[in-house]
Amino acid sequence: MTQALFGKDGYELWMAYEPLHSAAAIHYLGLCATVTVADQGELARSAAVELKRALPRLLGSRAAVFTETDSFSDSPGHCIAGTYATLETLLPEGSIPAATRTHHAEGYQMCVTAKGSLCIASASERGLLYGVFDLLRRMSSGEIWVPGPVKSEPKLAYRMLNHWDNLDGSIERGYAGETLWQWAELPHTVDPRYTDYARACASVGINASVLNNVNTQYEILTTEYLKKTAAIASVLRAWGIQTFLSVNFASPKVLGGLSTADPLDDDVAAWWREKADEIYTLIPDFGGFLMKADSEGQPGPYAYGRTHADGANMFAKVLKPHDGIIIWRAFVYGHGETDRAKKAWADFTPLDGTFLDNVAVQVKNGPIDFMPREPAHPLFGAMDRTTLFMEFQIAQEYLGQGNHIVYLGPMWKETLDFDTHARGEGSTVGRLLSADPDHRNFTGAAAVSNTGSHPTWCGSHFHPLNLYAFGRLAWDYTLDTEEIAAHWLSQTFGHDAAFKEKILPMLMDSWEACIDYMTPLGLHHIMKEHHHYGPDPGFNGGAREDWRSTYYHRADKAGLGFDRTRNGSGAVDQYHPPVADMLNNVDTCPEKYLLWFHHVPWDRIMESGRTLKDELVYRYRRGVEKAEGMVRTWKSVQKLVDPRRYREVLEKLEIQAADAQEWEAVCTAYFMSFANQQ
Ligand code: BDP
Repeated sequence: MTQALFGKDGYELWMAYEPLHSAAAIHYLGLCATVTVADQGELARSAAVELKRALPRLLGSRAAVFTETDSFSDSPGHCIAGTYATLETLLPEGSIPAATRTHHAEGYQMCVTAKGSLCIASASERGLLYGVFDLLRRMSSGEIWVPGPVKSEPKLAYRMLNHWDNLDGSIERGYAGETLWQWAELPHTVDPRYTDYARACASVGINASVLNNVNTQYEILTTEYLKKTAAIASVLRAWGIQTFLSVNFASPKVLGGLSTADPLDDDVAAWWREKADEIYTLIPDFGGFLMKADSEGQPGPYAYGRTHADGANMFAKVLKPHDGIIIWRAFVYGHGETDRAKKAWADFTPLDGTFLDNVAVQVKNGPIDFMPREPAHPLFGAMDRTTLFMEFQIAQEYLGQGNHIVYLGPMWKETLDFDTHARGEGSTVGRLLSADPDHRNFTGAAAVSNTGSHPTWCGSHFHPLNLYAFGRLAWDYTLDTEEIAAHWLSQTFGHDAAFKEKILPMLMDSWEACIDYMTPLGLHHIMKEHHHYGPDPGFNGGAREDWRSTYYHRADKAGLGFDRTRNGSGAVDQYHPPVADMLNNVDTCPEKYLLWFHHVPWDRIMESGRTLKDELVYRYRRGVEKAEGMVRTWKSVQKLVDPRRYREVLEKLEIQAADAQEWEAVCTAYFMSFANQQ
């Protein structure tokens, strides 16, 4: 008989709002025992709802939330949240410091007035909502925040989740159960889970959601499904989230009965225009479309001799009158390219400058496909006249999926900090992404979501950390990933310092651990075919050469790695000269990318003094030891966590350690069979 275990199921994510320890509770009662939300619109109401849920839990029954401003007193212990327009009618002039004032539509300011009340002030209700979540984050992480002036503005305009959810309920590369969207019962039944999803997104600044898979089903554009979509959109809207859909390029043929989907055909454009009109009638603030075209079998403009720009611009024109945008993915490969890593750059850079101004080209973080570690995609910095959005993957398709606990914050940060040198030194991917030269506020980052119907939403009690971290970094890529994880830990597991002291370092090291036991030193794409879970470096079959492991690692008796230098595929030259030269030279190429760019002799002496052969063995072993260490670390905190979460996390970590052992065994045996031929 299974014993019911007491503890949290994880549903509340980082928003359980556990009672604060007494020092923090006293501190915050002195700051915001009562909070007045001074505006009355939909987003302000959501902020008030959240405060009403959170404050009594955090601070006890003395805390109160009001929406009528006559209950507000400008004095210590009171907090007022409002737009500038409202606050200026309530507070004496000069109460809100001009220096930290924000004019950004989503920004907010926090300050203390001369009389001692805490103020959350913003140009819009959206900013107000984010400011309230900021205060709640500070409180629920147990931090004693002494309010200095705070000004916070997002560095990217679109902070977006991409759901790869299918209409039959399954999720492509989903490892946390079925889809959140209950299509069969929509639009009449609206699952309360949508609200909790929207709250979670808003709490970390996510403001856009693409509901369905990039490999799309046509039905999504039928009136029936658009009405269902509209019901979801109404829930998301209240939390500042704009709804988007992935659409199929061939829809005019399949749904509209036209003989072509040629983007330059007038009837095709008219069909899309009519569809867009229908969508915007149902969802007035609809965001736009996400398109996967001419990629992995999806239809696209190539069939009609047209370019990606021809395709994207047709949609751009259709969406423009509605203020919608078209997000066109750059995930393309195949068609006679000798190195898959080179294809997107080769296809898209010639189109720079030809995309209309409401087109964003969405580029994966690296040139292959969400590997445990990739160098930044060379398209970043290569398309000066095109808006590029980042595409990360929260779902850990290639990083142990719903089982391995791997904190991805440091991985994303490595990409965002990658210096492309596109506009001289310091042209990091993060800077380029957030640059908004013509002040159109058209910048963005998306991530493939890891959410589903699983009780924890994301697959384990630790997987929500990656959802949280994506939102935080999309808001501000300069945030410290350790601080992000520390906040999340306290918000999720409570404020015990001993717990955090052990678990935070474990999380911070988890990504490097995963790289060590899966794909050290720049190895990539050696996972099992199709499902991509587990090692299969010998895989040499299947339909396409560039889906084979052997294509990527190129092990032979001389050495290991894909030669992408000027003597090999030449992919290095898709980077700007200083970076290209650095990567091209085996002595200056960082070891973390070595086998990505070089075919390296087994006896090459590495930085450690070991040969490549020995270093590889060493790294796999180190990865296993780290994974085993995670199990031990977790066992050491047993007393500090409830039994349910303790057991459920332990189960995952034990799978992870066993998988790491398998990776080591399979990969070292396989690679050594080449190295030992020398
Ligand atoms: C790969 C996935 C595949 C996706 C594709 C994409 O294996 O399921 O459809 O990316 O991004 O990572 O379109």
